[in-house]
Amino acid sequence: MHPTLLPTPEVADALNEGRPVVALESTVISHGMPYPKNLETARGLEALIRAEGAVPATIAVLDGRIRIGLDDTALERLASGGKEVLKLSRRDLPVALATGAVGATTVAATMIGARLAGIRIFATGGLGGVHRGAETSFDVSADLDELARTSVCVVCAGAKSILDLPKTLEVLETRGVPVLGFGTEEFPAFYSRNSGLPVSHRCDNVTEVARILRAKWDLGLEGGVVLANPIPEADALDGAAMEACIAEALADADAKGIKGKAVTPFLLAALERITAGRSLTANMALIRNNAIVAARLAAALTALPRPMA
Ligand code: PSU
Ligand code: MN
Repeated sequence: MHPTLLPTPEVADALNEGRPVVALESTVISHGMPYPKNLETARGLEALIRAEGAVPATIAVLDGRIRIGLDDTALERLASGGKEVLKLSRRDLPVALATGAVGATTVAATMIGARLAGIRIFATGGLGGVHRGAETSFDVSADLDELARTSVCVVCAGAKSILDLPKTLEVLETRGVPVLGFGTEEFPAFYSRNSGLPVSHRCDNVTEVARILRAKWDLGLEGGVVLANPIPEADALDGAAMEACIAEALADADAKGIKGKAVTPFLLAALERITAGRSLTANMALIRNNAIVAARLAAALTALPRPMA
C-alpha cells in the first residue's frame, strides 16, 4: 500500500483477504452535521456495515497520513474538532498532508483515498454537484470531476437538492459517469425520492450493479459510478416544502456573501435551522440506508465468479 496511507489492521486484513470493505467520508461528519449527532451517525454507520458482514473504512487526514479506517479516538477528534478540521477536496489534500493538518475528506478526496487503498465501494449522503446559479458563479463541485476519473462506486441519495440537479446530471453524462437508480428510474432528490429526472439505468439488485462495475472497469474505462439510492419512504420530506426552505437558505447565503467551499456546509446548517432539525433527521436516515446497500454491493462485488482485474 502507498506509504502515505495508514489503514487500520482490521481494514488491512479485510483487503488482503479480499473481503468486502466500504469506504465512508468524513466531511459529512465534520462539516455536514452538528456534534454530537455527527459522532452518533458515524459510529452507527460503521455498526450497520459490520452487521452486513463488511468492514467500514472511514477516511480522513490526520498527522500527515490518509487514514483508511478510524479508531474511536480519531472519529471523536474529527467529529468534535469544529473549525480546526479542514474540509479537504482533491485540491486541498497535498497541503493538509504536508502541513500535518486535521482534515475531513469530501466525496472527491474520499474517492482518491479509497482507490489508492483498493476499496471500490463508498457510501455517503449526497454528491456535490453543479450549484444553482453556476452560470455566473462557476461553482461546480470537484466531486463531479473526480467521478469522471477515479474508479469507485459512490452509493448516495442523489445530489443534494440545494444544487441544480438537471445541470448536475448533464455534467455527469458529459463526463461519462453512469448514474444507476437503485429500484428507481428517477434520480432521487436527496430529502425526497423524486426529482422528475431520469437516471441512465435502473438496477433492482446489487449483483446487477456489481456486474456493471466489473464490465466498466474490466474494459479499462476508468472513472466512478453513481448508485442513486432514494431515501426510505418513511423518512422522506415533502419535496415542495423543502424547495421553499432551500430558497430561504440560498437567499441567506447570498446576503452573507458565502463563497467557495464554505457554501455547502453553510447551506446544510441553514436548512437544519429552517426545518427545525428535520433535514438533519432525514440526512441521517438516508446515509444509514446507503451504508447498508453499499455493504451488500461490496459483498456482491467480491462474490463475482472471477476477481477484478
Ligand atoms: N452531502 C451532505 N452533507 C455533506 C456533503 C454532501 O449531505 O456534508 C459534503 C460532501 O463531502 C461533498 C461536499 O463531497 O459536501 C461537497 O462540497 P463542495 O460543494 O464544496 O464540493
Ligand atoms: Mn463549490
